[in-house]
Amino acid sequence: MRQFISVEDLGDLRQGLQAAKYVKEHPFADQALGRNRTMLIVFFNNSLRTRLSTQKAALNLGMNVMVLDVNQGAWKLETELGVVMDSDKSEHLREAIPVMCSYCDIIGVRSFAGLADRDYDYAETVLQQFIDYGGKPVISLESATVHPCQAFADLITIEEYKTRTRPKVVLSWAPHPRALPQAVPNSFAQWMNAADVDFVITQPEGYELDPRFAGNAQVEYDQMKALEGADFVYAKNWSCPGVTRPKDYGKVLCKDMGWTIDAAHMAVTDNAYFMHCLPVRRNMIVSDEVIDSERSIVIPEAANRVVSVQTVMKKMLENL
Ligand code: SN0
Repeated sequence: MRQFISVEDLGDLRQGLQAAKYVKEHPFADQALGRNRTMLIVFFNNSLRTRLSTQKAALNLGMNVMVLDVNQGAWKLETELGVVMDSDKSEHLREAIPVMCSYCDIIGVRSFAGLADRDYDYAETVLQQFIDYGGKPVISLESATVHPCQAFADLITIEEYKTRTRPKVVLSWAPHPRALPQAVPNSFAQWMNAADVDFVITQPEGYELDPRFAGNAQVEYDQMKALEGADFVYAKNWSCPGVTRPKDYGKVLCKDMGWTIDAAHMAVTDNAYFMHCLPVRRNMIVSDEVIDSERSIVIPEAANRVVSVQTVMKKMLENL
Protein backbone atom coordinates (compact mmCIF):
# COMPACT_ATOMS: atom_id res chain seq x y z
CA MET A 1 0.00 0.00 0.00
CA ARG A 2 1.56 3.31 -1.11
CA GLN A 3 -1.25 5.59 -0.03
CA PHE A 4 -4.20 5.52 2.34
CA ILE A 5 -6.84 7.97 1.25
CA SER A 6 -9.81 5.99 0.09
CA VAL A 7 -11.56 2.76 1.13
CA GLU A 8 -10.24 1.17 -2.07
CA ASP A 9 -6.65 1.64 -0.89
CA LEU A 10 -7.28 -1.00 1.78
CA GLY A 11 -8.07 -3.63 -0.86
CA ASP A 12 -10.69 -6.21 0.12
CA LEU A 13 -12.72 -4.71 2.97
CA ARG A 14 -13.54 -8.06 4.65
CA GLN A 15 -9.84 -8.92 4.75
CA GLY A 16 -9.06 -5.42 6.01
CA LEU A 17 -11.48 -5.90 8.90
CA GLN A 18 -9.96 -9.31 9.65
CA ALA A 19 -6.50 -7.72 9.66
CA ALA A 20 -7.77 -5.04 12.07
CA LYS A 21 -9.20 -7.70 14.39
CA TYR A 22 -5.81 -9.43 14.46
CA VAL A 23 -4.02 -6.13 15.20
CA LYS A 24 -6.44 -5.41 18.04
CA GLU A 25 -5.92 -8.84 19.59
CA HIS A 26 -2.13 -8.87 19.02
CA PRO A 27 -1.00 -5.23 19.16
CA PHE A 28 2.69 -6.05 19.65
CA ALA A 29 2.96 -9.05 17.29
CA ASP A 30 4.71 -7.11 14.52
CA GLN A 31 7.41 -5.22 16.39
CA ALA A 32 10.11 -6.70 14.15
CA LEU A 33 8.40 -5.22 11.10
CA GLY A 34 8.89 -1.65 12.31
CA ARG A 35 12.42 -2.03 13.68
CA ASN A 36 14.64 0.82 12.44
CA ARG A 37 11.73 2.25 10.48
CA THR A 38 10.58 5.81 11.09
CA MET A 39 7.08 7.22 11.02
CA LEU A 40 6.81 10.98 10.49
CA ILE A 41 3.51 12.69 11.20
CA VAL A 42 3.04 16.25 9.99
CA PHE A 43 0.30 18.53 11.29
CA PHE A 44 -0.91 21.66 9.53
CA ASN A 45 -3.89 21.70 11.96
CA ASN A 46 -4.79 20.75 15.51
CA SER A 47 -5.23 17.16 16.62
CA LEU A 48 -5.65 15.08 19.75
CA ARG A 49 -6.76 11.56 18.76
CA THR A 50 -4.91 11.43 15.45
CA ARG A 51 -1.70 12.69 17.00
CA LEU A 52 -1.72 10.21 19.88
CA SER A 53 -3.24 7.17 18.17
CA THR A 54 -0.80 7.39 15.25
CA GLN A 55 2.17 7.63 17.61
CA LYS A 56 0.84 4.75 19.69
CA ALA A 57 0.32 2.62 16.58
CA ALA A 58 3.88 3.33 15.39
CA LEU A 59 5.27 2.41 18.83
CA ASN A 60 3.19 -0.80 18.88
CA LEU A 61 4.81 -1.71 15.55
CA GLY A 62 8.31 -1.10 16.94
CA MET A 63 8.83 2.02 14.82
CA ASN A 64 10.52 5.26 15.70
CA VAL A 65 8.19 8.19 15.46
CA MET A 66 8.66 11.91 14.79
CA VAL A 67 5.97 14.59 14.95
CA LEU A 68 6.13 17.97 13.22
CA ASP A 69 3.68 20.78 13.91
CA VAL A 70 4.24 22.92 10.86
CA ASN A 71 2.75 26.00 12.49
CA GLN A 72 4.87 25.75 15.62
CA GLY A 73 8.56 26.19 14.94
CA ALA A 74 8.87 25.12 11.32
CA TRP A 75 9.22 27.58 8.43
CA LYS A 76 5.89 28.79 7.14
CA LEU A 77 5.24 26.65 4.09
CA GLU A 78 3.99 27.80 0.69
CA THR A 79 1.60 25.29 -0.86
CA GLU A 80 0.71 27.03 -4.16
CA LEU A 81 2.90 26.34 -7.18
CA GLY A 82 4.18 29.14 -9.41
CA VAL A 83 3.90 31.98 -6.91
CA VAL A 84 6.47 34.70 -6.19
CA MET A 85 7.42 33.92 -2.62
CA ASP A 86 7.43 37.47 -1.29
CA SER A 87 4.97 36.85 1.56
CA ASP A 88 5.55 35.43 5.06
CA LYS A 89 6.01 31.89 3.69
CA SER A 90 9.71 31.00 3.79
CA GLU A 91 9.82 27.54 2.23
CA HIS A 92 7.88 25.72 -0.48
CA LEU A 93 6.32 22.29 -0.06
CA ARG A 94 8.25 21.35 -3.23
CA GLU A 95 11.47 21.27 -1.14
CA ALA A 96 10.00 20.60 2.30
CA ILE A 97 8.26 17.37 1.23
CA PRO A 98 11.28 15.55 -0.25
CA VAL A 99 13.38 16.70 2.72
CA MET A 100 10.84 15.41 5.27
CA CYS A 101 10.46 12.18 3.33
CA SER A 102 14.23 11.65 3.28
CA TYR A 103 14.01 11.33 7.08
CA CYS A 104 11.24 8.71 7.27
CA ASP A 105 9.78 5.50 5.83
CA ILE A 106 6.08 6.38 6.10
CA ILE A 107 4.57 9.85 6.32
CA GLY A 108 1.19 10.87 7.70
CA VAL A 109 -0.27 14.27 6.90
CA ARG A 110 -3.03 16.34 8.46
CA SER A 111 -4.09 19.24 6.27
CA PHE A 112 -7.68 20.49 6.57
CA ALA A 113 -9.73 22.01 3.80
CA GLY A 114 -9.37 25.77 3.47
CA LEU A 115 -13.12 25.93 2.68
CA ALA A 116 -12.52 28.95 0.41
CA ASP A 117 -11.98 27.29 -2.98
CA ARG A 118 -13.86 24.06 -3.70
CA ASP A 119 -11.67 23.01 -6.63
CA TYR A 120 -8.46 23.53 -4.63
CA ASP A 121 -9.82 21.48 -1.71
CA TYR A 122 -11.42 18.71 -3.77
CA ALA A 123 -8.23 18.28 -5.83
CA GLU A 124 -6.48 17.46 -2.48
CA THR A 125 -3.82 19.96 -3.57
CA VAL A 126 -1.63 19.63 -0.45
CA LEU A 127 -1.88 15.86 0.08
CA GLN A 128 -1.30 15.22 -3.61
CA GLN A 129 2.03 17.04 -3.43
CA PHE A 130 3.14 14.65 -0.67
CA ILE A 131 2.20 11.75 -2.95
CA ASP A 132 3.86 13.27 -6.02
CA TYR A 133 7.07 14.65 -4.49
CA GLY A 134 7.76 12.53 -1.39
CA GLY A 135 8.40 9.05 -2.75
CA LYS A 136 7.24 7.48 0.54
CA PRO A 137 3.90 5.87 1.49
CA VAL A 138 1.42 8.58 2.52
CA ILE A 139 -1.43 8.32 5.04
CA SER A 140 -4.14 10.98 5.09
CA LEU A 141 -4.62 11.94 8.74
CA GLU A 142 -7.58 14.07 7.62
CA SER A 143 -6.83 15.96 4.49
CA ALA A 144 -9.04 18.39 2.60
CA THR A 145 -11.79 15.95 1.63
CA VAL A 146 -11.21 12.67 3.51
CA HIS A 147 -10.46 11.19 6.93
CA PRO A 148 -9.96 7.49 6.15
CA CYS A 149 -8.33 6.52 9.49
CA GLN A 150 -11.48 7.77 11.24
CA ALA A 151 -13.88 6.01 8.85
CA PHE A 152 -11.95 2.73 9.15
CA ALA A 153 -12.09 3.01 12.97
CA ASP A 154 -15.82 3.76 12.73
CA LEU A 155 -16.43 0.64 10.65
CA ILE A 156 -14.35 -1.49 13.03
CA THR A 157 -16.50 -0.15 15.90
CA ILE A 158 -19.77 -0.86 14.07
CA GLU A 159 -18.57 -4.41 13.36
CA GLU A 160 -17.86 -4.89 17.07
CA TYR A 161 -21.19 -3.55 18.33
CA LYS A 162 -23.67 -4.64 15.69
CA THR A 163 -26.30 -7.22 16.62
CA ARG A 164 -27.80 -7.53 13.12
CA THR A 165 -25.95 -8.80 10.04
CA ARG A 166 -26.95 -5.65 8.19
CA PRO A 167 -27.46 -2.83 10.71
CA LYS A 168 -29.13 0.46 9.87
CA VAL A 169 -26.56 3.27 10.11
CA VAL A 170 -27.68 6.91 9.97
CA LEU A 171 -25.28 9.79 9.34
CA SER A 172 -26.96 12.89 10.71
CA TRP A 173 -25.83 16.47 10.17
CA ALA A 174 -25.94 18.45 13.45
CA PRO A 175 -25.41 22.13 14.26
CA HIS A 176 -22.06 23.74 15.11
CA PRO A 177 -21.00 27.37 15.57
CA ARG A 178 -18.14 27.21 13.02
CA ALA A 179 -17.69 26.09 9.44
CA LEU A 180 -16.19 22.58 9.50
CA PRO A 181 -14.74 20.47 6.68
CA GLN A 182 -16.62 17.66 4.92
CA ALA A 183 -13.77 15.18 5.32
CA VAL A 184 -15.32 13.12 8.12
CA PRO A 185 -18.80 12.72 6.56
CA ASN A 186 -17.27 12.16 3.09
CA SER A 187 -15.13 9.26 4.28
CA PHE A 188 -17.83 7.88 6.56
CA ALA A 189 -20.25 7.81 3.61
CA GLN A 190 -17.66 6.22 1.34
CA TRP A 191 -16.86 3.48 3.87
CA MET A 192 -20.51 2.81 4.76
CA ASN A 193 -21.38 2.49 1.09
CA ALA A 194 -18.66 -0.14 0.78
CA ALA A 195 -19.75 -1.99 3.95
CA ASP A 196 -22.63 -4.37 4.55
CA VAL A 197 -24.97 -1.84 6.20
CA ASP A 198 -28.24 -0.11 5.41
CA PHE A 199 -26.94 3.46 5.13
CA VAL A 200 -29.00 6.66 5.33
CA ILE A 201 -27.78 10.28 5.31
CA THR A 202 -29.93 13.03 6.80
CA GLN A 203 -29.13 16.74 6.46
CA PRO A 204 -30.83 20.09 5.84
CA GLU A 205 -31.19 21.28 2.22
CA GLY A 206 -27.91 22.56 0.81
CA TYR A 207 -25.69 20.14 2.76
CA GLU A 208 -25.70 17.37 0.08
CA LEU A 209 -22.32 15.60 0.08
CA ASP A 210 -20.24 15.25 -3.06
CA PRO A 211 -21.70 12.35 -5.10
CA ARG A 212 -18.28 10.68 -5.34
CA PHE A 213 -18.61 10.03 -1.58
CA ALA A 214 -22.39 9.90 -1.07
CA GLY A 215 -22.71 7.41 -3.94
CA ASN A 216 -26.06 5.68 -3.91
CA ALA A 217 -26.72 6.24 -0.19
CA GLN A 218 -30.34 6.99 0.73
CA VAL A 219 -30.84 10.67 1.55
CA GLU A 220 -33.73 11.63 3.84
CA TYR A 221 -34.27 15.32 4.63
CA ASP A 222 -36.67 14.53 7.48
CA GLN A 223 -34.24 13.77 10.31
CA MET A 224 -36.75 11.98 12.55
CA LYS A 225 -37.89 9.78 9.67
CA ALA A 226 -34.25 8.93 8.87
CA LEU A 227 -33.55 7.96 12.47
CA GLU A 228 -36.49 5.55 12.74
CA GLY A 229 -35.26 2.04 13.54
CA ALA A 230 -31.58 3.04 13.41
CA ASP A 231 -28.99 0.76 15.03
CA PHE A 232 -26.23 3.40 14.89
CA VAL A 233 -26.56 7.19 14.88
CA TYR A 234 -23.43 8.93 13.61
CA ALA A 235 -23.67 12.67 14.25
CA LYS A 236 -21.40 15.21 12.58
CA ASN A 237 -21.45 18.80 11.50
CA TRP A 238 -20.13 19.83 8.11
CA SER A 239 -20.17 23.04 6.12
CA CYS A 240 -21.84 23.44 2.73
CA PRO A 241 -20.17 21.03 0.27
CA GLY A 242 -21.16 23.28 -2.64
CA VAL A 243 -22.89 20.52 -4.59
CA THR A 244 -26.39 21.97 -4.88
CA ARG A 245 -25.28 25.49 -3.86
CA PRO A 246 -21.83 26.07 -5.43
CA LYS A 247 -21.61 29.70 -4.30
CA ASP A 248 -22.07 28.68 -0.66
CA TYR A 249 -19.14 26.24 -0.57
CA GLY A 250 -17.64 26.11 2.94
CA LYS A 251 -20.36 28.21 4.53
CA VAL A 252 -22.65 27.60 7.50
CA LEU A 253 -26.18 27.44 6.05
CA CYS A 254 -28.13 26.33 9.09
CA LYS A 255 -27.84 26.57 12.86
CA ASP A 256 -31.18 24.93 13.66
CA MET A 257 -30.79 23.39 17.11
CA GLY A 258 -33.70 21.08 16.29
CA TRP A 259 -31.02 18.91 14.61
CA THR A 260 -29.08 18.38 17.89
CA ILE A 261 -29.21 14.67 18.76
CA ASP A 262 -31.10 14.45 22.05
CA ALA A 263 -33.18 11.84 23.85
CA ALA A 264 -36.23 12.54 21.66
CA HIS A 265 -34.16 11.76 18.56
CA MET A 266 -32.72 8.58 20.08
CA ALA A 267 -36.22 7.48 21.16
CA VAL A 268 -37.29 6.80 17.53
CA THR A 269 -34.25 4.58 16.88
CA ASP A 270 -34.00 0.89 17.69
CA ASN A 271 -32.07 1.63 20.90
CA ALA A 272 -29.24 2.87 18.69
CA TYR A 273 -25.64 3.39 19.65
CA PHE A 274 -24.46 6.99 19.44
CA MET A 275 -21.21 7.71 17.56
CA HIS A 276 -19.12 10.82 16.86
CA CYS A 277 -15.51 11.19 15.72
CA LEU A 278 -14.72 13.80 18.47
CA PRO A 279 -13.98 16.52 19.33
CA VAL A 280 -17.65 17.13 19.97
CA ARG A 281 -19.47 20.29 21.06
CA ARG A 282 -21.85 19.16 23.80
CA ASN A 283 -25.41 20.46 23.57
CA MET A 284 -24.75 21.62 19.98
CA ILE A 285 -24.14 18.28 18.24
CA VAL A 286 -25.46 16.03 21.00
CA SER A 287 -27.15 16.53 24.37
CA ASP A 288 -25.25 15.67 27.55
CA GLU A 289 -27.90 13.05 28.27
CA VAL A 290 -27.21 11.15 25.03
CA ILE A 291 -23.41 11.35 25.02
CA ASP A 292 -23.31 10.37 28.71
CA SER A 293 -25.74 7.48 28.21
CA GLU A 294 -24.69 3.83 28.11
CA ARG A 295 -25.52 3.75 24.37
CA SER A 296 -22.77 6.26 23.61
CA ILE A 297 -19.71 4.48 22.17
CA VAL A 298 -17.58 7.52 21.39
CA ILE A 299 -14.74 6.38 23.65
CA PRO A 300 -14.32 2.82 22.25
CA GLU A 301 -14.71 4.42 18.80
CA ALA A 302 -11.78 6.76 19.55
CA ALA A 303 -9.77 3.85 21.00
CA ASN A 304 -10.16 2.04 17.67
CA ARG A 305 -8.21 4.85 16.00
CA VAL A 306 -5.04 3.02 17.12
CA VAL A 307 -6.31 -0.17 15.50
CA SER A 308 -7.23 1.37 12.15
CA VAL A 309 -4.01 3.28 11.62
CA GLN A 310 -1.87 0.41 12.93
CA THR A 311 -3.51 -1.95 10.42
CA VAL A 312 -2.70 0.50 7.62
CA MET A 313 0.88 1.11 8.77
CA LYS A 314 1.48 -2.63 9.10
CA LYS A 315 0.35 -3.15 5.49
CA MET A 316 2.64 -0.35 4.36
CA LEU A 317 5.62 -1.77 6.26
CA GLU A 318 5.02 -5.20 4.72
CA ASN A 319 5.27 -3.62 1.26
CA LEU A 320 8.32 -1.39 1.78
C1 SN0 B 1 -12.50 18.67 12.58
C2 SN0 B 1 -13.50 18.37 11.45
O1 SN0 B 1 -13.08 17.97 10.36
O2 SN0 B 1 -14.69 18.54 11.67
C3 SN0 B 1 -11.75 17.42 12.99
C4 SN0 B 1 -12.57 16.21 13.30
C5 SN0 B 1 -11.77 14.96 13.48
N1 SN0 B 1 -13.21 19.20 13.70
C6 SN0 B 1 -13.04 20.45 14.13
O3 SN0 B 1 -12.27 21.20 13.56
C7 SN0 B 1 -13.84 20.89 15.35
C8 SN0 B 1 -13.36 22.21 15.88
C9 SN0 B 1 -14.32 22.86 16.85
O4 SN0 B 1 -14.06 24.03 17.09
O5 SN0 B 1 -15.25 22.25 17.36
